[in-house]
Amino acid sequence: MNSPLSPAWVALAEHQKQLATFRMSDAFVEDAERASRFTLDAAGLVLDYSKHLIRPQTMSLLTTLAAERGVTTKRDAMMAGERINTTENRAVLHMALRNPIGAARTYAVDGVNVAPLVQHELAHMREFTERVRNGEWRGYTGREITDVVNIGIGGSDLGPQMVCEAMRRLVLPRMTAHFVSNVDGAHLESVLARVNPETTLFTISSKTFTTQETIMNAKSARAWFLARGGTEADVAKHFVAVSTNTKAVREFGIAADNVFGFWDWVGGRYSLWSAVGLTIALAIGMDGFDELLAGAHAMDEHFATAPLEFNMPVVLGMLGVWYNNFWGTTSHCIKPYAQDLHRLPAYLQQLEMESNGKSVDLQGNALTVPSCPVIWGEPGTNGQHAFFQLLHQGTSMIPVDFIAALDGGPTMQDHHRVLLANCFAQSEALMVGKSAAVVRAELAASGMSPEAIDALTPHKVFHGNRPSSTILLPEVSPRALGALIALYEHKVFTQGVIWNVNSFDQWGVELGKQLAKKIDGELQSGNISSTHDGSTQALMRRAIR
Ligand code: G6Q
Repeated sequence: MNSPLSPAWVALAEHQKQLATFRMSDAFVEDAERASRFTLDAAGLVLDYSKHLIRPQTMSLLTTLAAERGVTTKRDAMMAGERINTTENRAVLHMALRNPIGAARTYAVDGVNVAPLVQHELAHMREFTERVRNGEWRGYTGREITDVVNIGIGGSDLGPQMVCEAMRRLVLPRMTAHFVSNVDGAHLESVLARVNPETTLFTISSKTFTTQETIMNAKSARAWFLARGGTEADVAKHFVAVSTNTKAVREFGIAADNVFGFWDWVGGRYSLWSAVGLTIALAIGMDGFDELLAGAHAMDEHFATAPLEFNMPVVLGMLGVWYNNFWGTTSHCIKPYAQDLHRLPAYLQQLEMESNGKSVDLQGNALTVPSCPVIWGEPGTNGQHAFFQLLHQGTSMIPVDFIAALDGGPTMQDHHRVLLANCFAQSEALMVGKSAAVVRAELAASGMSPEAIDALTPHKVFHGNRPSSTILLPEVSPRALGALIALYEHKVFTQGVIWNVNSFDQWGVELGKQLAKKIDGELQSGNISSTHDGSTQALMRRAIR
C-alpha cells in the first residue's frame, strides 16, 4: 500500500503511452455516446467529463486504482467516525454537520452519536440568528443590527466569505456581511470605516481562539467599539464567538450565551457547515443555511453509495490523479462562470492545497509520486482576457474545471446567455483547437499575402486537445452550492486516499507561525538575533524604526 506503483498504477502508465496520439475531438466522432457516457448527475449537479484525455478503458483503470488504494474502505472508515486524521488523532466527520434529523445514517465518535450535539448547536444558531434578523436583538443604543463583521482566518474565513458572496441575492436587505482576516491593520481599518458601532455585530470565529491574526483583530475591534461609546457591559451585545475553546473565549470577555461551539472532528477548512457558518446564517437566514446543508448532504449520500466509476467526487478525484501523475501536469485551474462564485477558487485553493499539499504518506515515508497540484483560478469571463492565452497556447497543459449555473436569475438574462456561451466556447476551443490549415485558409480569405500567411500562421495555431470538466448547477442556490462544495471535499478525500496522505492535518503552516512569533519579539525589542540568516537579519534591520 505504501508504494503507489501497484499493478493498476503500472497499467495506467502503460495506457497513458498508448494515448500519445489520442485526440479528444476524434473520440467524439468515433463514439456517438461519448458525451452521455462521460456525464454524471448527482445531488442536482451535472458533471460533463467527456472533454478529457480518456477512453472508457482509462476510467476502468482509474477505478481499479481507486479501489486498489482503498477509497471505499477509507470512505467508510471516515463515515464510521474512525480517527483517520492520525497525526492529530481525530475523527473526520464534517458530514455529520449536514446529516438531517431522522436520517437513516448516523455518525458517531467513540460510539457516541453526535447528532444531538449538532442539532443543539443548530438550534442555538437558529434562535440567535432569528433574534438578530427580526430586530429583537439590538445594539447598545437600541438600534437593530445592520452589519456583521466576521473576524477569522483560513477555514474560519474563506468558506463563510465565499458562501456569503455567492448568496448575495438572499442576504437580508438591511444586513451587510464583512470579513476581516488579514493581520494587516488595513483590513480591519477599511471595514471599520464602513460600519457603525451601534449597529455592528462582530462574530469572532476561531476554532482554537489562539490564532494570532484573529485575536489581534478581535482585540482591536473591541478597542474600537469601546472607544466609540460602547462600554464593557455592552460588549455582550456586539461580540459573539464561534470556537471549541470556551475558556479562551470567556477570558476574552464574551458572554457564555454568546459562544457557539463545534468539535475537534470538524477540521478548519471543513467547518463552514458548523457554527463557523454563523455569519452565513445571519446574512441569509437559518432556512437558507439548512438548504446549504441539505445540498451537501445529498452529495454525501451520493459519495457514500454510488459505485466508484459513477461517483462524481471519485471521478473528479481520479481525473486529477490521471493528469497529475500520468501526464505530468502541475496545476489545475478553477473557472467559475458565475461572478457570485468569485471567491470559490480561493476557497478551493485552501481545501485542496492544505489538505493534499503533502510530501510524506500516512506512514511518514516520502512520497515517490507528486501529490496536490497548484490550484488557481478566477471567474469567467475575466480570465479569458488575461491568462487564457497560456491555457490555449502555453507550453504546459493545465486541466480546467468550468463551473456554471444554468439559470442566472431573473435579471439581465441576455448577460447570462452570453456568459454561458463563453463558458461552453472555452472548453470547446481548448479541446478542438485550430489547425495550421484552418488558420491559413482564414488568412487567405482575408486577402493576406502568402509570405505574411507563412509568418503569422504558427502564432495563430491552437493545438487543442486540452482537457476540461464542466460542472453545471441548476442555479447558484444554497442547495446547489452545498452540493458543489461537498463534491470538492470528497474529491480531495479521494485523491488523498490515492496518494496515501493525511488530507486532514496541516503541519506545514506551523514553522512560519513559530518564526513570526520570534521575529515579532525581536522587532519589538530591537534585538535581532544572530541566529537568523543574513537576509532575514538585514530585512529586520530595515523594518526597525
Ligand atoms: C484549516 C486550517 C486553518 C485554520 C486557521 C484558523 O483547516 O486549520 O486554515 O482554519 O488557521 O484557525 P482558527 O479557527 O483556530 O483560528
